[in-house]
Amino acid sequence: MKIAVVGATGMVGQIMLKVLAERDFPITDLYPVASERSVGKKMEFKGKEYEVIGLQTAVALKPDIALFSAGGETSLEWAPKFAENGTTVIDNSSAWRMDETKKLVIPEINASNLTKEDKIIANPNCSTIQLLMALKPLHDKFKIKRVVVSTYQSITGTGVKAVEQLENEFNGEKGEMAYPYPIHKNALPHCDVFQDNGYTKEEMKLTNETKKILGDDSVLLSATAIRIPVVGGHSEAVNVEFENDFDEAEIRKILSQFPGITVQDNPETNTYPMPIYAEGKDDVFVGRIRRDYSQPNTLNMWVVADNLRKGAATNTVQIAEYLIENKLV
Ligand code: A2P
Ligand code: 11C
Repeated sequence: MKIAVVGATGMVGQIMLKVLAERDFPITDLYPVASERSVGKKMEFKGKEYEVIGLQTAVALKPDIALFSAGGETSLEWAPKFAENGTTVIDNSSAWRMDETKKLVIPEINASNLTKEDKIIANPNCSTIQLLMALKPLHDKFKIKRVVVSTYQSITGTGVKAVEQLENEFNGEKGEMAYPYPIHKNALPHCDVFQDNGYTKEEMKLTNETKKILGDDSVLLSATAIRIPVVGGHSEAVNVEFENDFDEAEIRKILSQFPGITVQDNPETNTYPMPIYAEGKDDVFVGRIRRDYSQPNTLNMWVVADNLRKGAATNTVQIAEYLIENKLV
């Protein structure tokens, strides 16, 4: 397979390369692609050196698959150019997610909807992916009525500039600000831009992408997204009301059996998921599983995952693997 990684020099792009190497992805030709600023730069992949190329050059090379993580504007402009030239694009930006003609895919949940005709496939938002991994098997069994979720999101979701802001503030140095306020020793109730309805775009992604991935508009979801000075992963406090009653032991069993989920839940040993331990892992970790006694059929849980891995790079690579395994490229 000829594989292009668009945004190869970026935070997610670099993890994509790492995940491709780790999983021994079947690559004959690798094309690291970035902006004109980076063309000619050297990058290493499995002990071999590659030169970064520009988008126009990459389109002409007709890769079989292009993994995109170079921002929404680059995707909007360039994904169709790759697709028209025969390349299947898997896009990690928000550009195509809510487009009715594009599929929004988490392989464990809905990859079976994919066909050869899908030339631009959307990867969901990081906070949506980890949430839906935990919700989907429970929805299938108990049917979700409503979800209330609060997120505690890693600064790596914002990109390199945010990591530098935290480092500068930690070291007492001045520098460029990724956020409107300090992030060191702080919590910002503000992820992505504000919308006219008073919610942030990150919060609305959780509401809208959930309905699309579950293929069920009746699922109600209300989100508050918070940025905290953490790297390693996003955490989510999730309250779920089901149509049907459940047994806590059954919930643990269903989650444990779902591929890609690890249950870490034992109050007696202080066992619960945390972002520093999720970092670098591909699984979604679920703990603090307990009944909400304030209303019937309702559950609380805590869901943690590495936002750059399952939330972005790993999910994208898994979609590519599915396409190859099922001869869709
Ligand atoms: P570059 O390193 O040349 O700027 P991050 O989200 O970590 O900031 O990374 C963004 C990624 O997207 C980088 O690889 C960046 O390349 C790439 N990128 C940004 N803008 C463009 C563009 N207009 N064309 C191609 N790649 C782009
Ligand atoms: C964050 N979810 O952590 C974002 C990062 O829509 O793909 C990814 C933004 C997106 O802020």
